[in-house]
This record gives sequence, C-alpha cells and structure tokens, in this order.
Amino acid sequence: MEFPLMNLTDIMKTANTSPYPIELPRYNRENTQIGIVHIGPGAFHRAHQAVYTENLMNQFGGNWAICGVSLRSATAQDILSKQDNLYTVSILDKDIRYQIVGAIKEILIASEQRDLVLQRMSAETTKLITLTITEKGYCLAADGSLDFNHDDIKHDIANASSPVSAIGFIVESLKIRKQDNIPAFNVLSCDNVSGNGDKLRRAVLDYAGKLDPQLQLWIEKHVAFPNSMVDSITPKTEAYTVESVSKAIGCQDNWPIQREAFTQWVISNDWQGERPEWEKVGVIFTQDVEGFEKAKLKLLNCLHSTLAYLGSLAGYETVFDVTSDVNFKQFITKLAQQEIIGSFTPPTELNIEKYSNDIIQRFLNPAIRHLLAQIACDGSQKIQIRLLPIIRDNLEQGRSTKMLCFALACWFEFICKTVKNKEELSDPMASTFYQTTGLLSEDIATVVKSFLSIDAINAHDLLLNSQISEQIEASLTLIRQTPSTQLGAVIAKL
Ligand code: CS2
Repeated sequence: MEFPLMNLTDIMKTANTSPYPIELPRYNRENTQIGIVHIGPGAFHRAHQAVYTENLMNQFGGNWAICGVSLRSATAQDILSKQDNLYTVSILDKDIRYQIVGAIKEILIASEQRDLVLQRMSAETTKLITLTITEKGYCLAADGSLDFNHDDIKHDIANASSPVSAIGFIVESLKIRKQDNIPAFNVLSCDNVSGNGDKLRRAVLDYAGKLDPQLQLWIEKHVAFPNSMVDSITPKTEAYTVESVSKAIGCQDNWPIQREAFTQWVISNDWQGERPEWEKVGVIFTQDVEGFEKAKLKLLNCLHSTLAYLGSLAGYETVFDVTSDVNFKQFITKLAQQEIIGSFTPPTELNIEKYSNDIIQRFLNPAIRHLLAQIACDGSQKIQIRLLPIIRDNLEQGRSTKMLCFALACWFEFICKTVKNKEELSDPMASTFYQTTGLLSEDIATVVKSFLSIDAINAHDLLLNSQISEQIEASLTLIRQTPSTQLGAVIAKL
C-alpha cells in the first residue's frame, strides 16, 4: 500500500486514525531555533538524546532544535531531508507506541558542507555540541590522550580551518567564537566511553595546545565537558521496521528508529552558561556519573559483548534468542553476580542486584530483535572499555576472573574464525587482525600470545599475568574442543 512520504500535515491526519498511540510534535517547529549541533546523528542519537529534547520542547518549549552533522556519510541527509527530517521512534515493549520526532531540523554532511557546519557551530544561538561518534571517533591513544598519529588528527593539525574530525570541528568553531567574542558552547559526549567528557576535554585541549596555546587556555576556562551515561537498547533499523512503522502511522517513513521502552540519561552537573533543562523530562543530573557509568558499562555492555561472541559461536542470531537459552542466561547471571558486581562501587541510590536482574530482563524483551552481529562490531575498542578493566580490578582485588577470561576467549575465537573464513570484520583493527599470522595458529598459546601482544589492544599486562593467560588458554581450548551446539552445556559447568 502506498503512503504519503512523511510530512507534518499528513501525519497530523493519519495519526488520528491509527490504531496505535502516536505522539506528535506539540511545539511550533518552524519558529524553533537551532540550539544544539549534534555530531553523529545515528540511530542511537535519534532514539535517545533527540527524544529527550523533543519531550522537553513538547512540554516546555525552548530553542533546542538540533542540527545533525554526519562527518562523512550522506545517508541520513539523503533519506531524512526528503521527509522534512521527521522520523518515527517505535517504542517496543508489551504495548507498541510511536513518537514522531521533529527535534532534528536539518542534517549536514561535514565533508561536503564544511563551511555551513562551522557556521552552525559558531552561531551565537548554538549553545551546545553533543556527540555520538562511537569509541573510535575520539582518536585516542592507549593512555587516553589524543593520538596525534591518527590520520584524521594529522590531517586537521595540517589543515585546521578545514577539519575532518569531530575534535577538529570543535576547536575550529571555538576559535571562531573566541575571535568574534561569542560565548563558548558546552560539549556533551553521549558515547559508551568511561569518563567520556573528561576524555574528550583532554583530547580537545591536547589538539588546541598543538595549534594555539592561547586558544587552549580560553577553552580550558570557558568550555564545559560534562560526563554522561546513556542507555537505551536501540537495534538497527531493518526493512521490516520501515514497513511495519509506515503501515502503523499511515505515512512512509524511510528511516524509523526502534528501541526498548527503557531509557536513561545521567549527566554530571558541571556546565557553563545555558543548557537544556532535561531534568524536567527525566534526565538525572548528578555529581556521581562515574558510578552509573561503571554500572552500565560493566553490566549491560559487558554482558552484551559476552553474549555477542559466545552467542555467535553457538549459532544464535539475537540477544533475545541466546538469553532465552537457560544455560546462557545462567552464565551471564553468574558472571554478573560473581565476577562483575563487587568489582566496582555503584552509586548509593542504585540497587545493583535489581539493576543487574533488570538488565537481563531487558535482554528478554521479545519485541526487540537485537542482532548479536551489531553488538559484535568494533570489539577491539569495546573490549578495552567493557571487559579488560573488570579483569584488572578483579586481579587487584583477588577476585575470580575465570568467566571473564572465558568471555575474552570467545572474542578471540570470533575474530580467529572470521579471519580464517576470510569474512568481513567490522572493526577499526580489522587489517591488523588479518596481518597477525599468529591468529591462524593451531597452537592455543600462540593465538593467545598473538592477541595480547597487539599494541593497540593494550593488554600487555595481562600477557605477563600467568593466571590470566592460562585461564584464556584453557577457555579457548574448551571452546575449540566443543561443538557449537554443546557450548551451552559446557558453560553451565563453568
Ligand atoms: C551495545 C550498545 O552495540 C553495542 O555495543 O552493547 O549499543 C547497547 O545496546 C547500548 O549501550 C544500550 O544503551
């Protein structure tokens, strides 16, 4: 059935006749000014930050419309600009409900519209830069400082007025604001990176210091980089999502977003100047973001990555499928209870047992089709944030590391299999893995040593730890000896 391409006039009509609850923008979109420039307007941003901002403007107004900036990809602009940058968020839980989001007013492509992007970022009406550029987008070196050998950073240092990296755009637009006596903006990282604001601040200051120490001082004094924890499970949009959402809302939406009903955003309190009053729509502002961040990264994201590799090796496709298998559910429950909880200090207001069990219940939401392959991407970055720190903390505290090492061995085997089968690997270190011949060895100790010796994985300390290398070797041996259909029975005994 043909539906009109999504536009505000038609959706206002069709929403009234839809059998589903559909929430519509309630502010005057035309007259609402852009107050936020968001770098990386992908699915997660559109399911999370943009929805909080939409709810804020729906209930309290304000000039917080968003200009989305894709650093390179034209896809978002191509698709959304044809539907007035409107899109649907389908909130999948027991009852499905839909929200039409109008907060994103335009999407620009930085590599093609550089001057316009800098114009938006240096406009006085722009109060805030937010980012979802994934772990690899921060161009950080092993020690968390800016990687000046990163191609994008090398390019931007040499061509500062025509940047390609998020850090380059932030500093160039701050330079323009300083020159034109326009107050600085705040910068809010919304990525799954521990101490995301602190890390971004250091990278921006490192970069600015290389170009102009005076500018570095000005940024240090006038720009806030709050830390934040972001959470809402948002699977990739699939063809069936486009079809089912368009049918439900009676308009053709070529890039709707699907997510679970659960959503959480915790932001630190240190800001400069004006900011959106997101606390009015459920955002938590606190001094202790770190506690929330640790709980989320070490429980939800660590268990996600564990399931992504273990579940894929066992032949499962989605988080729901593998968690519905009692052996795998029991394994992640034990991993959480025995090796993760207790390795860090949760925020006082968080009941960590309940939080952990609720996460596993979220994995069992039948309405969410979350592909393990999606979570398995960028493992070389995610493992360093989600798994290795817990192993180190447990070593220090004399706590068990057995199941954590099994999870790590599952990632090793996932990579080895992909390399052996010459399949595509979505990871910034794919070429390194393909060039590391030790990964193809039949000798388990060689494989483990090869992985832990790769500089960019930053696990040399674990290579030198006999308990860890022995546990990983024992796990990898077990995985390779076990038919994929028997993996459940094996982990049940761990
Ligand atoms: C997932 C996250 O793809 C992944 O790595 O673990 O995107 C996860 O779904 C979100 O962090 C949930 O808030």
